[in-house]
Amino acid sequence: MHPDDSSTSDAGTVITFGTFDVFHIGHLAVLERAAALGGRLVVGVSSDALNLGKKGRQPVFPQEERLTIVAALRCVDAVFVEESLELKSSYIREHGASTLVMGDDWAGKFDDMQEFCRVVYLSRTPAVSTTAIIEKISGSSG
Ligand code: C2G
Repeated sequence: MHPDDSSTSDAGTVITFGTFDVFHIGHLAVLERAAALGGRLVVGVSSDALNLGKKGRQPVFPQEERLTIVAALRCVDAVFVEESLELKSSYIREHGASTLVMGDDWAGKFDDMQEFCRVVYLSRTPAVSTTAIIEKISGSSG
C-alpha cells in the first residue's frame, strides 16, 4: 500500500504516538507499518488535555475509549497515555524503544530523538482524516 517505506525491520521495540480519534484506515495503516519495523509496537495515545492544547478541540472519543480501541489491534502490543509532546525521550527510555515512528506531518520535528533511537517518518495515507470525517458527518446531518 505504501511502496515508499524503505526503512528496515529489526527485533526491537517501536514506539509511536497519536490521538487516534474517530479511528480510520489511515490510523490502521500507520500502526501496521510501524509494527513491521520491529518486534514489538508500543503506542502513546494523546490525552484529552494534550489534544485540546494541540488541536483546540476535545476529541470525539474520550481517551479511555481511544486507548481501548488502539490496544485491541493485533499489531499493537501495549498502549499508554501521552501526556505531553515534550516527554518523548522519557517515553522512549521507559519503554526501551529502539525506533520512533511518526507520520510525515511531523517530519523533522523529532529529529533530536535520534540521540536516543532511530527516527522514521512514514507517509500519511492520502484523502482520509478525522477532521474530514467529522465535517462529512456534520454536513450530512444538517
Ligand atoms: N495518519 C496517517 N494517515 C492519515 C491520518 C493520520 O498516516 N490519513 C497518522 C498520523 O501521521 C499519525 C497517526 O496516524 O502518525 C495518528 O494521527 P493523529 O491521531 O492525527 O495524531 P496526532 O494528533 O498528529 O498526534 O506526539 C505526537 C502526537 O501525539 C501525534
